[in-house]
Parts: sequence; C-alpha cells; structure tokens
Amino acid sequence: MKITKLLSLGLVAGLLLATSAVQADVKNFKVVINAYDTTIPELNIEGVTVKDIRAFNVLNEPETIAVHKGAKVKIVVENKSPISEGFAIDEYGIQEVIKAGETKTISLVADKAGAFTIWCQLHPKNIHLPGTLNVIE
Ligand SMILES: [Cu+2]
Repeated sequence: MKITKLLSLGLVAGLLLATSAVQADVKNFKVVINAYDTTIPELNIEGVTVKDIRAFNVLNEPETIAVHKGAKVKIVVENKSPISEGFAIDEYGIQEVIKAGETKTISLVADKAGAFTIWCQLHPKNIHLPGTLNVIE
C-alpha cells in the first residue's frame, strides 16, 4: 500500500516535470496593435469615425518574431487601437479579430519554414504596418 502510494507520487512528480519541460519549449511573443496619428484625415470603420490615422498594426515587442521550424509559438496580441483589429497569417490559417482594448493569445506550431506576413484582414493594407513571422529551417 505504502509502496503503491510512493510509486504514484513519483509518477505524478514525473508527469509534472515532463509538463514543465514541454512548456519551456513554447516561444512566447507579445504584439501590441496601436494607432498613430498621421496623414489619413478621416476613416469610417464599423460606424466609428477615426481621424488622422496612418497605421494600426505595429509590432512593438519584439520587433521580429523568429523561431525554428517545429517550435510551439504563443503570441499574446493586445489591441490598443480604438476599434477592432484583425490578426491574420494566411499560410497558417490564422484569422482572428481582436476588439478594442482586448488581449488574445494565438497559438501555432511553426511547421512551415519561411517569412509569413502578419496582417490585418479587416482594413485596407495601406493604413497598416504589417509584421512578419519568420520560421527558420
Ligand atoms: Cu486593422
């Protein structure tokens, strides 16, 4: 009985260790979507008029998202824009909508190598600064 309990405790501890080892493999990134004043005098999106806008999507931290092929990637996206923003990576089938002030976590396994554009699928491309997901072979 005692031995059985010890064995199961050992098994639980082993599983916990294995779980934390897997979690350590996840590459974490943070993306902040922001709005900056600029040259587009007025834009009406979703019934909201936004003035003096140039770009919404800015990858602040880190500037480059680069991982090795096979990595598990977690991207925390915070939307500081006054309206909903999109977060799409076509080649990875990702197309999220993040409401104003909302934060979403996007997870993927980087199983395709290359440089993939991160863009906002909701608004014209010319008012956004796109980001890139770099997956190195
Ligand atoms: Cu947008």
